[in-house]
Amino acid sequence: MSSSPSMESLVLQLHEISAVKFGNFKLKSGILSPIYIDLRLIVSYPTLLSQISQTLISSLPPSTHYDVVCGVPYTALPIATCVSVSHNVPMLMRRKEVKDYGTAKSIEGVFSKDQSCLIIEDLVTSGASVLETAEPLRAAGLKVQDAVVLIDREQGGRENLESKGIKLHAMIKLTEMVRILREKGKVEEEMEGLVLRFLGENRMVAVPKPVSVKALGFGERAKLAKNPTGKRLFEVMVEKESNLCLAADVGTAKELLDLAEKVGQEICMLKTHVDILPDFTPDFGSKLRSIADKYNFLIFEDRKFADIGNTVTMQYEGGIFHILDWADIVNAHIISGPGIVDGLKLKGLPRGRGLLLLAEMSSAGNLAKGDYTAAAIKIAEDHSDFVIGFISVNPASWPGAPINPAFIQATPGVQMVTGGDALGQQYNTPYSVIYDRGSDIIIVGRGIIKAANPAETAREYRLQGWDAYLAKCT
Ligand code: S5P
Repeated sequence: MSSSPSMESLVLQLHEISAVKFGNFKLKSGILSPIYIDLRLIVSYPTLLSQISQTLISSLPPSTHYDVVCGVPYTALPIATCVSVSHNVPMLMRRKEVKDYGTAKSIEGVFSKDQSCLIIEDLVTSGASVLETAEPLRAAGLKVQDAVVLIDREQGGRENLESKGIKLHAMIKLTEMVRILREKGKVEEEMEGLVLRFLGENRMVAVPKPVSVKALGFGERAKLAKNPTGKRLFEVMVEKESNLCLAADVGTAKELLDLAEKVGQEICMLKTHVDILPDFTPDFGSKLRSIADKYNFLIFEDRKFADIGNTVTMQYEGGIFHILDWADIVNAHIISGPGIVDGLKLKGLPRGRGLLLLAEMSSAGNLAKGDYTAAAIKIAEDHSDFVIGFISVNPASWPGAPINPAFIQATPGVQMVTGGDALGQQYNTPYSVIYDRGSDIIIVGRGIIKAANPAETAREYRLQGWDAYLAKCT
C-alpha cells in the first residue's frame, strides 16, 4: 500500500526533529526497544503541529460523530487544541491530578450529558492512558466511543480499547512509519528488521492487571462469613449491586439524614463520624436506622476506637452517642493490642454487630504497614466471629497466604481521578481500588458530597465500583 505524499512528509519531518529515534532504548516498562518516539517535541514546530492535527482528524472515518474533543494529558493537549481551533469543536481538559481538597472538577470545560467526546492521543501502546482519560469523562455522563491517535504502536492498544467500547483510529501505524523511513533511506534494512521483530515479539502489552485469579463472588463469600453483620453486608451488596460506602462527612445531622435519603438506594453502607454533628440529638440513631431500613444499607460509625479493652466497652455503649444502639459496624485501631477487640466484642457480639480493623490507612506518611498490617490480620483471624474485615488500601499487595475470603476489604481515599487533598489524603480511582488493589468496597466522601448532584454522582461511583468487581470475577 503506498502512502500519500503528505503522510510521507510528516513522517520524514518527525524523523528530522528526532521525534522518532532508532537505537537501544529502555522503555518505561523496562523493556529494551530499538525505536523511541517522543512527540513532546512537536510543540516547538508549530507548522508541523498544525499539519499533524489536520491529518490526524482526516484519518477518522467520515461517519465518526463527536461534539467535543479531549486530549490525553500532557503530550496530546496541544494537538487537541489545534484540532479544536481549526475545526471549531469545543474542547475539554481532564485534570491529571486533583489537588484542591478533592473538590476541584476532574473535567474542565462546558459540556452536557450524552454529548460524544473524541479522545485524542499521541501514541498508543496498551491503551491504558486513553482508558484513564475515558473513565472520568464517562463518569461525568459523556459518551466515549472513539479515540484517535497519531501513532499506533500495534501492541494491543486497539484490542484493549475495543474491549472497553472504544474504537481506536490511527493516523499511522508504527510499522508503516518504519517502512516509509526505510524507503526514504533514513533507516537501514537491518534496523527495520529489528524493529519489526521487536514489535512482533511484543504484540500484546496488556493493561496492567495484577489480579490474575478469578475472585470469589460476594454471594459465595456471604456463606463463609461467621458474623451476622458481615454476612448481611455481603448479601446487601449482591441485592443492590453496590459496593459503595458513602462517607457522610457533612456539617449537621440534618444534612446527613437528607443526604442518606438522597443516596440511600445507591449504597451498601453509610459511614458516619457522629462526633462532628453539632445538632446531634438522642433520636439521631433511630432516625438514621429507619432510613437504613428503608433503603437497605448498613450503618458504619467510623469511631476508630484505639484505647484499652475496658475503656472502649464504655465508649462503645455509653456517653451521649450510644453507638452500640444504632451502628451495625464500628472500627478500631490495633495499636493497643488484641484487648481492644475483646472489649468491643463483649458488647457488640451479643447484639450481632461487626468490627472492621484498620490494617492500612490512606493518608500520606501513615505508620500502618508491614508488621502492623500483619498483626491486624492475625487479630482478625483470632476473632473471626466478630471481626468482619479491614479498612485497607492495597490488600492485593499483602504478603503471605491469601486472606480469608469471609473478611471484607473496605477502602477510603477514592475519587474519580487520582490525587489528594492539602492535608495528606491520597486518592485512587474506583477501578484501581477494586480491580488492581484487591478491595471490595469503595468508601467515598467528598467525591460525592461536594458534587453538584450527589445522588447522580453516587450512582456513577456505584456503577464503576460494581463494574470493577464484576471484571474481577470473570
Ligand atoms: O485511612 C483512612 C481511614 C478512613 S476510615 N482514611 C480515610 O480517609 N478514612 C475515612 O474515609 C475518613 O475519615 C473520611 O471519613 C473518609 C474519606 O473521605 P474523603 O472525603 O477523603 O473521600
